[in-house]
Amino acid sequence: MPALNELTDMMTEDHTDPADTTQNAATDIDGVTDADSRPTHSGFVAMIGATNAGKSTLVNRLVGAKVSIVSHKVQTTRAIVRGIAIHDRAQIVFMDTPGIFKPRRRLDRAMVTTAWGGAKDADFIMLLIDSERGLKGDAQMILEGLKEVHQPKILVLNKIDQVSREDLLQLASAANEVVSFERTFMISALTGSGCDDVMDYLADALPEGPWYYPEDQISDLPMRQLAAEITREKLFLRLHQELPYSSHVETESWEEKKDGSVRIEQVIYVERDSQKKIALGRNGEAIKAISMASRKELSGILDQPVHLFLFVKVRENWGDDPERFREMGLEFPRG
Ligand SMILES: Nc1nc2c(ncn2[C@@H]2O[C@H](COP(=O)(O)OP(=O)(O)OP(=O)(O)O)[C@@H](O)[C@H]2O)c(=O)[nH]1
Ligand SMILES: [Mg+2]
Repeated sequence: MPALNELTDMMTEDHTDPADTTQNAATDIDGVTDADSRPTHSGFVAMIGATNAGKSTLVNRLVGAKVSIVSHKVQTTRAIVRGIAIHDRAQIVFMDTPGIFKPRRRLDRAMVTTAWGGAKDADFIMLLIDSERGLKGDAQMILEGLKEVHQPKILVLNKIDQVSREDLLQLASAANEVVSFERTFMISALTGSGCDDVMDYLADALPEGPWYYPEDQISDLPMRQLAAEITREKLFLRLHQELPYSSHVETESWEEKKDGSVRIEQVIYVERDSQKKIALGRNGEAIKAISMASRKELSGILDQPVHLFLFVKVRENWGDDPERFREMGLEFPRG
């Protein structure tokens, strides 16, 4: 366990090392710059934590683009999304996982199993804790579960913009008493504070080896699926109570037009007729607002005009339908 003064050192603000500007290029006698001859590193880092800890926000921050949707509500992420970042000579594949919590529904169980499964597949585990919540709620349970996981682990305390230094130090020591972490970082995924230190550490700590993905790939999510996720995000932001949890979005068609625009049709599945009414809203206000927000973001991501058509359909018990789980990239839990 790191000593408390080491933890205090880790709390210093972001710093960059101005001396190290030549690390990507080796210069020969003639002053000609050769390609870097140092070995490449690569590996998978599973981001796990309680729901709402900020995992998806951090993955997007580290990748430098939106690959995973974010909302202030719990249980936003449902399946593993891989976000790919390059830092120095390393390609770091972050596995954003659904938050771990005490599952009730079948979908909950699939999400939690997926999250732990993601941890088992990774080279490194990053436990993200919302510093404001500390070890209250599910974080303590996850720490206990991590004792059984054998890969190297790092602790990342997030949302430091919201808490005092003293609380952070206490939290860091309490968590390190349960699990022996290689390192502890204190960051804000929202502001970016401390994130460079995490990247420097991982780039060095991941095993040497060739990169897994082409250099310009930032996610493994097909565009159709990302588009469905973007709409689901807007739905999470706009609708409340059980509705976000009872709904699910699929992209049904994707048609590139001659004029350079794209026509996308998506279906929002809900479980009951009463939910359909809420999803549509009075005079279709809710669906219009969701559609507008999603279309705007999609045309930004795709860099082309988007015509988005949303349909709301009732599909009773979609939460017990294996086909829907497959569509979401989740294992269907039997029984
Ligand atoms: N103040 C503050 N808020 C943050 C920070 N990081 C994330 N958040 C907020 O925390 C909320 C949850 O963020 P997500 O990234 O969706 O959290 P998650 O861990 O992926 O949640 P699930 O997918 O539901 O498990 C959002 O409202 C974020 O804006 C941070 O560093 N500081
Ligand atoms: Mg998430």
